Amino acid sequence: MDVEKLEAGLPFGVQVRGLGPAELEDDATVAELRELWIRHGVILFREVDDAPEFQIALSRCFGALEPHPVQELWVDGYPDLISLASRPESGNILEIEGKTVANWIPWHSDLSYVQKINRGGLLRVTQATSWGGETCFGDQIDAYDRLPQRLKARVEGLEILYQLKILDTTRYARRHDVKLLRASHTLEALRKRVDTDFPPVAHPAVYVQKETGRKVLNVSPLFAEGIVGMRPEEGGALLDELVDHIESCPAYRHAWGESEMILWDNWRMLHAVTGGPIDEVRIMRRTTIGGDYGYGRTLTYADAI
Ligand SMILES: O=C(O)CCC(=O)C(=O)O
Ligand SMILES: [Fe+2]
Repeated sequence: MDVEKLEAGLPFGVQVRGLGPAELEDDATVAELRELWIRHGVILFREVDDAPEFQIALSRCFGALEPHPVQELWVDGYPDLISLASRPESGNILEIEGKTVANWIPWHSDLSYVQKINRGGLLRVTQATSWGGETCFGDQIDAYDRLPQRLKARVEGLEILYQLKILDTTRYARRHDVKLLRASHTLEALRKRVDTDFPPVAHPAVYVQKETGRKVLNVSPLFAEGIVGMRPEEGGALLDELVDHIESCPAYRHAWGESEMILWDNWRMLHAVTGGPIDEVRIMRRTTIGGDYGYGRTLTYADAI
C-alpha cells in the first residue's frame, strides 16, 4: 500500500494506491487505514477494483454499514449502496447565481438532519459528466482552528438547529440566490414526507474528536436553519457568519476518474458537489458507514425556526 498526501498545502487528506481484496484481509493494513481516516479525514483510493462488492468490503473495514434513511435512494439488489443519479429527464435543475446547472449540492455533512449522524461514506462514480460534477471536501477541524477567537468563544456550548427541507426552501438557498427550476423525482417523493417524518434536530456547534482531542466546528451549512434558543434574526446572523467562514476555508475538488473511491469522516469533513450539464447523466454510488457520535437530539416540529 502506497500512501501520499492528497494535495500539497492542504491540512487534510491522503491518497492510497495498491489496495485490492487480498489486502483487506490483513488486520494490520485495515488498522492503518482506520488510523489514516481518523487522522486525515479523507482517503482517495486510486486504481481500485470497480465492483460493488469491493466498495462494500472496503467500507466494512471502517465500521458496520447501515441502510440510508431516505429509501428513495436505495439500489435494487445492494442494500448497502445508495445511488445518487442525475438524468436529463429526472434530475434536479438549479439556477445558481444566474447559471443553470444540474447536480449542484452545497456544503454539508450527511444526515445532519437526523439525530444519529453516520460515521462516514465511501463514494465512487459509475457515470461522470464531461464537465462539473466535482465532489469537494472541506475540513471542520481546520475550520475551527481558523475561527477568530471572538467566534470560538461565541459558539462554545451552542447548538445548531437542522431541518431537512427541499433545497430551495432552506435558509442556505435563500441566502445564496439558489433557485430549484425542477426537482428530481427523489426530491418530489421526499417533499411529501418532510413535514411528518423529519422533525428538526439539534447538534452542538463544536465537539471534540474522541480519538485525538481536536475540536471540530460541527456546522453543516445545507440544512442549518438557526441556533437553538436564539431569536431567528440573532441566530441567523451568527449562522451566516459561520457559513461565510466555512466557505472561505481551503477545500479539495475532485474531478472523478475511473477506478477511484473516496472515503470521508462524516463527523469531521464537509462535502459539496459543483454544478454540471443538464443534458448528461451522472451516477454516483455510496455506502453509509454507521455509528453515532452521541451528541444529537431530536426536537419537535413546534421547535422549528
Ligand atoms: O454526488 C456526489 O458527488 C456526492 C453526493 C453526496 O453528497 C453524498 O454522496 O453524500
Ligand atoms: Fe452528501
